[in-house]
Amino acid sequence: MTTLIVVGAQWGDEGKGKVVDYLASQAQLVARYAGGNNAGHTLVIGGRKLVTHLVPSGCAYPGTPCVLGAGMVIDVDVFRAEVEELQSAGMLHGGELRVSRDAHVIFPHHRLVDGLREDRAQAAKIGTTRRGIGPAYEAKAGRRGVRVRDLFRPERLRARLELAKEVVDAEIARLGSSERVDVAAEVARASAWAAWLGDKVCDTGELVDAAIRSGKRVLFEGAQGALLDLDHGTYPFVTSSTTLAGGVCSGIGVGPTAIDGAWGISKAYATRVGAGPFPTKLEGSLGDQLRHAGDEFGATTGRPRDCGWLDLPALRHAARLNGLTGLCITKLDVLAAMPEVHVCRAYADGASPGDVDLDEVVPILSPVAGWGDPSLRERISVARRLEDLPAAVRAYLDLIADEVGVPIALVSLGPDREQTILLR
Ligand code: 2SA
Ligand code: MG
Repeated sequence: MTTLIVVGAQWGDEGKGKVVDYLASQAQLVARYAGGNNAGHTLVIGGRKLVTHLVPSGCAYPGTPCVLGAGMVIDVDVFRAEVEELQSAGMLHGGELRVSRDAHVIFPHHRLVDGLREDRAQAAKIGTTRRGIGPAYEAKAGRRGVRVRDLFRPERLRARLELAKEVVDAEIARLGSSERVDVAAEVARASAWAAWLGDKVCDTGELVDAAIRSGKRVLFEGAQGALLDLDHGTYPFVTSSTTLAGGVCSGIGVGPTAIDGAWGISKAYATRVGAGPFPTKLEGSLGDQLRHAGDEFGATTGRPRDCGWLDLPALRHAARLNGLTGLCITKLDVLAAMPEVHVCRAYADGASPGDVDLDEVVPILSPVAGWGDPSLRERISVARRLEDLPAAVRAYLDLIADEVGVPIALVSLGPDREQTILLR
């Protein structure tokens, strides 16, 4: 397989960073195509934990180009700080980074509006990461956004920002703040950004297309998860971009015939951060136990994530939306720390996530036999072949593959690269 998409099949935080880092050893280019620094992708390399927000999770392999595609929104200050941190850890010294000329830029006024809306909203709170993602995509769709290429043309940039200011100042005032867009300050900031970005900026669609045509192995890294997709997720409790495999084509600038496969990542359980429906959410001490066992806190914001049992109807829906050809199941070791394990195989009355809003479904939970044994966690985390896994764990993986109708491609048994079994 030369081109493979890796996407989140739940609500984000499924372990995309780890899986992409693992698969990137075989890739010759890694590209992100959507989202921005709302993402938090955790990599553990040689016991050292690194969290990336904008840089693709292929960054640990010197010489492998890492692309930030046109569908992304980029906060250049955050990007720069992240690159400098990765460089101090010995990475990204070989000119690997390539940034699309057409990606949109997040400005301080986008962050301001995002934060003010979250502060003011009561019932309508989305629980965003406050990183300015929604307002930046809003500007893009409203045709008043600033693209990376505009940073290099100060006169054009000033005109774009004047256009944005008309709309944004009114919105800031409506939200009760006396701040206003300072065009001169933003132009000055942008010129420093342009100087730093320099020759990282190019036509990344062309670059990726050329890599695919020459037979290179290309990995596309999604951000967030299927149920946070702007079109197909639990709207309005979604992010403002596409999180699905289909977004690769528009977000990179390649055609659908260039894609060979799509793997979806799912935890062995479920989590969600931010507002919105979560049918299998656990309240009380079991939920707390799962959060602590799995260290379920936002990798960007530090917010505690809600935790619950694996929701197979939702996963089936995600498989359909993404055309998944493989499933990657992560955090099996964490699930083993629970005193009991349940799974949702169906919703009451046969409801399906395609027909019914997820806040209206009632999950039917069934216990999973053979779990709840304290020795399982250790046995899982040292397994290196499928045969080494306890029978109950293999039965759980078979159940997932059968119910979702997609084969298991990879299982992750802990945060380290070595704690991985590749099956396809
Ligand atoms: P936004 O900021 O506009 O994209 O927020 C809209 C919704 O999307 C959710 N969202 C996420 N959900 C899970 N993980 C994300 N990344 C971080 C992480 C989150 C963090 O890796 O942990 O640190 O809090 C992510 N990014 C966006 C968000 O919760 C809203 O529901
Ligand atoms: Mg994350």
